[in-house]
Amino acid sequence: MTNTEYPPISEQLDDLESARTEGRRKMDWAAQHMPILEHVREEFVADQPFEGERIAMAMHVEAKTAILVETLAEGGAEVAVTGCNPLSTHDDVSAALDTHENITSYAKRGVDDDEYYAAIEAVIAHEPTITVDDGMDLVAAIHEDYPELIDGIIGGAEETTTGVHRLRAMDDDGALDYPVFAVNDTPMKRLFDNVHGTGESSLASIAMTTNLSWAGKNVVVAGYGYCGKGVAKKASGQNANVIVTEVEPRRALEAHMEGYDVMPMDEAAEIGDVFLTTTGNRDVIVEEHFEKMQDGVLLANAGHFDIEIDLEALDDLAVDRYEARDGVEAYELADGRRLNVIAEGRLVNLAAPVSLGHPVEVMDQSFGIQAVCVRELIENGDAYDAGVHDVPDDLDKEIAEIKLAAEGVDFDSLTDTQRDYMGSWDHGT
Ligand code: RBV
Repeated sequence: MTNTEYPPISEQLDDLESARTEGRRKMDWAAQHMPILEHVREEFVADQPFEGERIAMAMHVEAKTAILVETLAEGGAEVAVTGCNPLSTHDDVSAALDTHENITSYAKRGVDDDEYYAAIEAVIAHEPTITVDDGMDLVAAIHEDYPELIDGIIGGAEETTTGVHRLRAMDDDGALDYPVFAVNDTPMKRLFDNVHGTGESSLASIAMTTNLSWAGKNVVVAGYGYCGKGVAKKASGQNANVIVTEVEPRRALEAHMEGYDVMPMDEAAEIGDVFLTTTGNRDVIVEEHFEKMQDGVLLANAGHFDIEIDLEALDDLAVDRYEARDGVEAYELADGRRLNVIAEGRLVNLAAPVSLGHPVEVMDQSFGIQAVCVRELIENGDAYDAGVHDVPDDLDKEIAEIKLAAEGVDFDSLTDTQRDYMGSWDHGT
């Protein structure tokens, strides 16, 4: 019925043993810094909540994600996993995961479009009862090509802004046929992963890839959503002069009141040294902008898909193109200006050769939420209709409390009198 031809990573690597060892070493390091997943793993090992379930995952297969995959497998699930971006997989980690008796990993770095989708189909061939996506490619493929599987699917969870955006569009069209948790939108994910995670890891990846400084640079941040806010804040903290571009008036005003320069991309193009897109939309930096840019600018994208910078147009303008450094493609224009594109315009914090994704601590939070959402689907799946659902607030708080306890941070609780007061309306002046 489905494409079962595509082989797991273990059948694709030459030096499998050393890959497995190195992958395991990366995972062990990550696990040491993931107290939330450690906590839920202990619970899952004891309770075996996922016994008999088949979980399909399309995520960035690197060390932290691998700890989530293992956590679900150790709760009794059979897990099939592949990547959600052609450049973000760590093959060694994928190989280490594939050794687990309950896990099959198809993720491989550097796949072309055909291989990418063949691997997605191979995951779907496991006939999942739960899906966990980062970007919604699994949900899309199942609805488009394998709708007969939907009856057997309890629900899903979605990691990222772009995926939730796509899911909501699908839901509005009445086309989403099973329940999916919008993990991205819950406070324990969005206020940390999108803000601090994207901010830190994008800037770190660009700095490591180029060996260039932030201090004194004009850094143009396209989009002032949660990710843009994080990037702007961290770039500012590295002594860059931050310029924000926006299309939403309140966000533009927020950025202005935060002290950033706000202007149209047309103007920013002339003065920016580094351009970083975080909008989730297409065609944010296009030909008319390339024409105005200075020699030597850096162009990078932190949005989920590689659609924000129009690289086809840039290629058309270029008279020459060469790899200036690992992960940096220089496009030379007729007048001699060189515009440097990092990581092929793909998610820069994961797709550059040196990229490691978000810091471990924030992914522990995001993946802690993923883990309890999967548990919620198993325990209470019937309570959720087809469509996009907010993560229940008590699950979000559960993860916050585990993290605070692990950090040794104590906090107050309401007295009965305070709780009554907050629930009342009759105390005026
Ligand atoms: N992200 N994953 C990592 N595994 O290292 N880093 C970032 C990792 C996720 C993040 O949660 C974001 O929403 C998504 O990648 C974008 O694809």
